[in-house]
Amino acid sequence: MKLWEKGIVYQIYPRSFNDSNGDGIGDLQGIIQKLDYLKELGVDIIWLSPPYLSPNNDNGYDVADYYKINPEYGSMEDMDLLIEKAKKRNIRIIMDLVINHTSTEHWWFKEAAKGKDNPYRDYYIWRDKKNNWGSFFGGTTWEKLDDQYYLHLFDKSQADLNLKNPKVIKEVKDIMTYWLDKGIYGFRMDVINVIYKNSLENGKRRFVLTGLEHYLSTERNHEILKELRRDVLDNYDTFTVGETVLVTPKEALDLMAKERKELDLVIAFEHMDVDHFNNKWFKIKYKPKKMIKALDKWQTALPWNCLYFENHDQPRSVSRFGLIKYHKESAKMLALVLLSLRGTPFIYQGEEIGMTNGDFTSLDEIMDKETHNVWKVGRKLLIPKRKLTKMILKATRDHARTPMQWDEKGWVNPWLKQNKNKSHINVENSLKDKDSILNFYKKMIEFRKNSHCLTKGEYKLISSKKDVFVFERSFENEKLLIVANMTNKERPFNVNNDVLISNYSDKISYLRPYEAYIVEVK
Ligand code: ISL
Ligand code: CA
Repeated sequence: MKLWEKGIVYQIYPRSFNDSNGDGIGDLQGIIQKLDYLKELGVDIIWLSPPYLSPNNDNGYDVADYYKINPEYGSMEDMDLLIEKAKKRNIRIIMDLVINHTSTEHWWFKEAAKGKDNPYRDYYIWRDKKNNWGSFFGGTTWEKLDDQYYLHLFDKSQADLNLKNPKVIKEVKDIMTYWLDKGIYGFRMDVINVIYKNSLENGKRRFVLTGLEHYLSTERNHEILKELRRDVLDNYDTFTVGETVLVTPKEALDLMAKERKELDLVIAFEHMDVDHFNNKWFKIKYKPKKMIKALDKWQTALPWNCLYFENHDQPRSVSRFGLIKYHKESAKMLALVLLSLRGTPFIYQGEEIGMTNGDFTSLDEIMDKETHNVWKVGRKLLIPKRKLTKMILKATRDHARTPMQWDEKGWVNPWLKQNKNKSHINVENSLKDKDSILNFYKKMIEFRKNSHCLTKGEYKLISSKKDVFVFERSFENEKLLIVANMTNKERPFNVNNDVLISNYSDKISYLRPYEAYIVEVK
């Protein structure tokens, strides 16, 4: 098995991970300080969200220079040190590769903005008039600059690159080569299935993302991935995981098919859609049944999944799919499910201590640009302020971005409001408490690593009755049964086999709230 198949990935959002110099912003030295912590946890691969030079309209997902480190985070020397020190501990790093767009502060764009004759004009996508496309961040995808408009699928400060231009492809290859030569293990590729726009025609009217059919998973997009693989990635031992918005199992299978040589793994979203309708701003009550259905569908459809319940774009899983009243039980249940499914587990910083959603009470406390853009759209649609506030406070991405809770003191002057519950939910406490969520993650990771069934076995759904997720993992003659009560209610379920690992200290004849365990099947 390859490292990315047997390993555990841990995502770091550098701004919020660890602040080494007390300026309120996480940094690379801060990550270096915590490498032993990650090693102890059982992490093999770090996915580093963008540390590149950026004006931070989207915290690094708006890159101003792919070859420079954001000075708030440190220097290129710090980055080299991080790669080296991680490697010494057998931890490899994958970088976030954001090539759908650059910041409008990137010098390519500044050149392009000078006029139609500029050699960099063609690095971006221009139109004399807007079309009807809708942005991922709300509103139109076009921003006027002198006598033309440029395309931005995300914020207006994120101009879409023109991948029809061979020079842009060459730039992308150079960027990848530069980072791979530094000894990184590969890339998490941002919105990698929308990078190639077939045409700029008007789209069919949709509630959101009008225009989608002109750029989602185009044929040429697949070819570009093949080309990057052939010309760059295959010269190294690498791992690529693509963030693929709105991806279907069929599309995912194409992207991951070994013989097609495009991506190793894709990030799918269906299980993140279980508590809203239409789009994430319209939240509805979470129903575990839908989660089980989505997980089972993807477990069955793909040979290998990117397993995750959180990332920097999603509210916290324990607040969403668990319950604060059963903080430990529900967080551990989620950990047990995550680490028992077939695929590569991704843990997002803070998830391992059960960090919760933020304590935000108004838009003023929110830093995320997407949330602010959506607020404006909502106001234009005349949604009353009280209602809109409620909506954005449920779904804002800032829930995932509050400062990592290392100890009860917390951060000095953090860039984003930190949670009051840092007083008890923090790493220091978790290390001391043998019964903590953190220690359960460690146990569960170790259990997984020592189990053929969990690392490489087959998956089979046994039952989803009454929101109890029961599945089997089997390898050769070994078989494990995983049982997870995904509700806050008692549930009837019993087997006589010995429990190998559980989030409760004993086993009784029925399941208690969020009770989850693994038993051996003889
Ligand atoms: O936030 C989302 C899901 O709740 C998505 O709409 C998200 O914008 C989409 O998944 C794309 O995300 C990626 O690209 C964005 C960046 O803002 C996100 O942080 C990144 O993960 C633009 O680069
Ligand atoms: Ca700092």
